Amino acid sequence: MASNWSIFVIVASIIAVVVLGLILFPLVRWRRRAGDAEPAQFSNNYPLEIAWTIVPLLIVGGLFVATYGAEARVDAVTDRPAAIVAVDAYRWGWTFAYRGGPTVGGASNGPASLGVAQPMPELVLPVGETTRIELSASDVDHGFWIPDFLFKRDAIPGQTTAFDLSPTRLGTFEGRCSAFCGLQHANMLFRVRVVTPSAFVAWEKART
Ligand SMILES: [Cu+2]
Repeated sequence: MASNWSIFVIVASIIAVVVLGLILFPLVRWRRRAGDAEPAQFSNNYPLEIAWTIVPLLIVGGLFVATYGAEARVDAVTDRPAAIVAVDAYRWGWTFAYRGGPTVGGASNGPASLGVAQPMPELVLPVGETTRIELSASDVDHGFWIPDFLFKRDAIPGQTTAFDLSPTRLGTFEGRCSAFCGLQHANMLFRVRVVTPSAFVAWEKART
């Protein structure tokens, strides 16, 4: 199936050509020439008016259905994650609480931590497996962002957002806050370490 991006570009291009054509053609074809009198005037063409109301509604409805389907696919979470991590964003840091396992990061909290160097909180994920993230924020809006994963999700106070991460490459990646949240926003960093499943199990055991 064509991607949503292609569908939107094709539909938008067709509409652009039709609209520009309807503007440019009359400009040239019926431009005013010397000696022209006022041409005949028309109004209230109901079939035409109904058509230009219904057709855009159908187009928007179709794009809505396509978008809804894509969002359902993107937001789908597995029933059987390899691990579940509650991620909390706060000014200005992160905690990673592994369900039935360790909590990482977030030693200090609030304005008192301003300017104080903290150890970088670390999110450890098993490669080739799916980890459920339950994201929350405990003060203001933040954003969970891993640029290398092309993944970003808002962290909103009073709301838990669940999504899956399934890293495909071993390595260490940078995590950031993507929503400006105060003076130390730029330092609200975390590290993502993707390890083999056996190393992940050993890491979890060592932490508990
Ligand atoms: Cu933030």
